[in-house]
Amino acid sequence: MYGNDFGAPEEASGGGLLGEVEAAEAALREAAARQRRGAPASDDDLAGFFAEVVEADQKIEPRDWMPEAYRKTLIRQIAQHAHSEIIGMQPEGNWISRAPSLKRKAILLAKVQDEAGHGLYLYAAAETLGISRDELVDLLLNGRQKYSSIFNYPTLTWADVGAIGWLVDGAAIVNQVPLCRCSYGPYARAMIRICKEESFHQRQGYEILHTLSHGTPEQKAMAQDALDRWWYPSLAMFGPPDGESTHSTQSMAWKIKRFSNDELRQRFVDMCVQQAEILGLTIPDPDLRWNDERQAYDFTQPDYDELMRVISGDGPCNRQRMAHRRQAHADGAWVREAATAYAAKRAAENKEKVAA
Ligand code: BYC
Repeated sequence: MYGNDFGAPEEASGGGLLGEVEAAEAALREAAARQRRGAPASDDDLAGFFAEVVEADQKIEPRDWMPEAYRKTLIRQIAQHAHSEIIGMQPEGNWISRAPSLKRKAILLAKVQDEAGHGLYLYAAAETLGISRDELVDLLLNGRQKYSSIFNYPTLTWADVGAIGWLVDGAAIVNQVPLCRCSYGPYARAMIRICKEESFHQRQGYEILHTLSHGTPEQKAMAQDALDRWWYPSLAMFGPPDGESTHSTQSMAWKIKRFSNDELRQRFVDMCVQQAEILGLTIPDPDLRWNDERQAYDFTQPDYDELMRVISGDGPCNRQRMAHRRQAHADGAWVREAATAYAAKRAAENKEKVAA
């Protein structure tokens, strides 16, 4: 939560994260103002130049030389993130026509529209790495690229919309704020804008749950039920434990990832405990307790076997989500055709003007 509407201390409410986004933005501007070492002296110097730029916390830009594996890793991660934003519109979109008031409906519409925008920023960032949007969409539709496990769970009640905002957007922000300092410029810049918008998303979800948990006993029970169902899938969003994370070591060396999956998961848990207290809701973990030595909460890990099943396509809603996306893509074919024809017409007109 980003703000003090609910009387939470700033740090406990996650307000510090928005400050981190602003600091990352300032660092980006400062790095851009600093002179980078000039171009590499020769082709033999390409890898050295890349390593120096990363080491100096400056940004690798699309025209710079980069190791092929760095490019592929970025495409994989950015595309997965873009697909998550687009698929992530479905569980909440499910409630647009059933939102409990006009105000709630307008807010939810704007939020879901924001997710589409985030998908677009991210597809555009991936395209700077030499892959087209069409290729990326094909990779999603034929199951060769992934999207976040979290969107394979159903939204059964209105409180789930609150839980998605509070927990899912909350986990997303904890994961994404460090990406504002990613070594690849276009991704870092996209993440700054996304994180600022996500902060409102998280806050709107928290406000829905706050209203429900301070409402009738039935409403409070609905909020608790949503927390019970979304807690562990939200913890699983951070990925497998560090020991089983295949990409973390290399991604951290390249400064794509800045913290490990477990470090971010811990940070998320520590942030949520006080927020749940303010809501008057109970995190469904009997072993959740403060560890004075570690200065962090001990907690029960999510079921990583379940995570792997969901990632491999066998979650409660995987088939439904992909079928819906394929249908939406097919239904949108005429829009793409019309846009392509219009662009061709404009290009021909411009060519004629230049020739005249
Ligand atoms: N779901 O080596 P690891 C949002 C895969 S959307 C699915 O640790 P990495 C929002 C992983 O890809 C939130 N797959 O990987 C939108 C890898 O498989 P491959 C999306 C997962 O990349 C709408 C394998 O498991 N956010 O914000 O170092 C509404 C091994 O993992 C998951 C992002 O995408 C998972 N949960 O770390 C509301 C953020 N976890 O590719 C909110 C950007 C792991 O080798 N992404 N896998 O076949 C990242 O930060 C990183 O990619 C991850 C995983 C932390 C997710």
